[in-house]
Amino acid sequence: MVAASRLPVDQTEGPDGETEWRASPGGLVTALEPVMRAAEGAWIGWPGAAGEPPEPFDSNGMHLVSVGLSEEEVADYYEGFCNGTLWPLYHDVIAPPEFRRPWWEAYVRVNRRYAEVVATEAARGATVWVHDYQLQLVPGMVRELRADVRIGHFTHIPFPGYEIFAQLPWRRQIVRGLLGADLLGFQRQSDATNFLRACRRTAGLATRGSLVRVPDAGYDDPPADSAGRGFRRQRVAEDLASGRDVRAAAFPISIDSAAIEEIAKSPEVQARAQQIREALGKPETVLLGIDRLDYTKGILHRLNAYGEILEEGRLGPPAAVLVQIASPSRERVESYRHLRDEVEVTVGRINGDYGEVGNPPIHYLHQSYPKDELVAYYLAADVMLVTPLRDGMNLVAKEYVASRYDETGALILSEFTGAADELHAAFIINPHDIDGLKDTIVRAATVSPAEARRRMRSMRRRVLEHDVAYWAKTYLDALSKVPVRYPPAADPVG
Ligand code: GDG
Repeated sequence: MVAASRLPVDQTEGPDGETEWRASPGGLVTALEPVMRAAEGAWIGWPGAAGEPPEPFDSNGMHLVSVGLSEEEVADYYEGFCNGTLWPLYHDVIAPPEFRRPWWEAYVRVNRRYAEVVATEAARGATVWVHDYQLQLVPGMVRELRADVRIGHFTHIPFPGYEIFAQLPWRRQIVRGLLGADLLGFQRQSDATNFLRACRRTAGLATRGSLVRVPDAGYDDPPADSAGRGFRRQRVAEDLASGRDVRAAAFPISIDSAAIEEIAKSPEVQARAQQIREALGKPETVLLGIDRLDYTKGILHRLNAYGEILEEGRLGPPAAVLVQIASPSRERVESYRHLRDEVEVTVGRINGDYGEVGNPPIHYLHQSYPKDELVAYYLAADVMLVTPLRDGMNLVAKEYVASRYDETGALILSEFTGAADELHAAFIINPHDIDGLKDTIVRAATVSPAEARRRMRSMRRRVLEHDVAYWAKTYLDALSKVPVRYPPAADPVG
């Protein structure tokens, strides 16, 4: 059973105004579909529109169970606590997180609703895999309701350092919620390490390697003053005698690499890539950025670096152009509206200062595209710019690599992405270092074909071997090794 913020389908309106469901196959669905089919699995999530949830239904071999959110809960839980509190906090407070008590209350309420649906739907001894920061309380709540199930949780975004996490007024509840799981997956080892530290600091729990010892008998909060240390020592001794171990470790997510490569090899997509280059005026170098329009993605840093490169005359039209696709995202959240304004003012300024009629240095597209069209852009690009200030993994970087089957192209990659732990052969940059970023953009744009090939080959090996199926299998294998203690009572479901 999977519990995720969203169902793997989108609600649309049919020709006669009736509700229709269209599959929205992201990487997660692609990876889990075969597993879910084989296990007759259920997927629990929000269908994406406020109001009464539809009855459970089947789609693509999966049983889909909807969790309903009211208009107010969409505002307080989803846009509020998830996207206005946790998202900025977990991304190193790039934007200031807002701490509002009604948002937290909605988060608890919605997490409980998910947990109750899981508890009702899960078969005896089922494996429940909970996803992401929107559902951090679900593991603990499910464990209270159903001691017989195996519970995993995977965090798709970073887990912040303790000094940042500590700002959260509800940090203890979050840690306890997550510790209801048997296995906690994170993108990077540093995320798992940050979480383990949060367990020691907020709950006074003992950790050993990747394991946290969680006492059976519940646990009190350590006193905040210096008495806390003695308290912790005593607690560690007590906990070692009883309790269960929760493992926190890195399982870097990936993409359906073969599927992306196949799209890239299709004649239609190749023709489209050619057409894109022609429409751009056949420049020698096409630079490309593709991101959700999000302040974590470092779009402004990238634009400013490129603006300075133009000013210095090191690259520019007609020989080099930048295409920036920024797909619309979270448009009802104030900080996202503000970011959009800033990006668009910057693009306008740079095009105004350095463009000519028919020759703008930046082609900016605030639209969403089908996957095939994105892959055509990947194929059309000589240099891919992935410059987040903080990013759990960044799948765009992996998709670019998977699509470059002829081993050409250069990837510029921020060290603050999870992908940087794997794609060592990328041009690694610090997006805050504008001079370094500028030099690297110029270097990547003028790299020798031999060096580009050597780098791309190494990255492709990694992305093709460690695809999303590998990720799901590795995680689920690790989860299946957790010993589950069935309660002595006959059937916990009743
Ligand atoms: C979170 C974490 C982590 C983008 N625009 C369009 C479109 N996309 C697709 C891309 C890619 C995906 O969306 C974006 O994935 P990212 O990894 O870059 O970023 P987040 O959305 O922030 O995802 C992240 C991820 O979860 C998985 O764990 O890597 O760190 O933040 O696949 O191709 N797809 C289509 N049209 C668009 O316009 N079809």
